[in-house]
Amino acid sequence: MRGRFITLEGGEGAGKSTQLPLLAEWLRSRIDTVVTTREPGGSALGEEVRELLLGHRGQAMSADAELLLVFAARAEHLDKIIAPALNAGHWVLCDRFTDATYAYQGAGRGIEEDRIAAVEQWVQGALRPDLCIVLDIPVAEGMGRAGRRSQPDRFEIEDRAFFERVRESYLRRAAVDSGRYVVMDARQSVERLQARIRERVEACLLGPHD
Ligand code: Z5A
Repeated sequence: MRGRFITLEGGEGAGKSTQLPLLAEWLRSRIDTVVTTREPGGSALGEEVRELLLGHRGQAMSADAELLLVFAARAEHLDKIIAPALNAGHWVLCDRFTDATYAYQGAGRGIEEDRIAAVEQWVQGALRPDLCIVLDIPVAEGMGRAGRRSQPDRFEIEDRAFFERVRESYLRRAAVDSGRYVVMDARQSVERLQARIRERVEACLLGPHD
């Protein structure tokens, strides 16, 4: 039986990296093997690509180069980590996945959705997350949380309008597929938000398997 593939998405500072280990800890008391991972990254090669994508080198990168690097990392991540885990019946929790590509490279950088969809189809085939949890936070609040950290990466230096487009993209995609997406208000306390996430994932646990 194939495992479940759950992704956490949202703008910066939404709390994905805070929530994901809490969810994994809870899930491990119910499921034998839970794999936690992230994008960009997740595999050895993917983590190297992540450094290129986020690097502080201040070098301009074309939007297409950025898109293809994201998908190159994803192809490796799928091949080495995600697909083997799902095929072995393990659950995979991933901090960001292709919805981030539609949000950042699509809405943020301006690449047309159908071009992203073409690469998505090529790299992923039919594989899509079973559930995508979008942690939604007003841009200023998310930036405020993230801004408390040290050095901004190559995305964090973008202006507020960029992140407004990112947020709208997540909300738009979630609105057209409410079966596969759930949007949660990320302004709740860590504990309340985690409780809501667990409720939603519990439904996934009880739902029909492939
Ligand atoms: N990217 C892309 O362009 N295309 C793609 O296809 C993919 C990614 C997959 C790196 O992602 C960048 O990659 C990302 C998009 C791009 N760039 N940006 N921006 P990342 O996920 O590694 O980086 P991030 O989004 O910047 O992560 P983040 O800012 O760390 O967000 P987070 O993980 O959602 O937040 P957090 O680290 O859990 O929490 C942030 C702070 O808020 C921290 O101090 C927490 O203690 C605090 N926090 C968390 N939850 C709460 C609550 N509930 N209340 C109060 N405070 C909280």
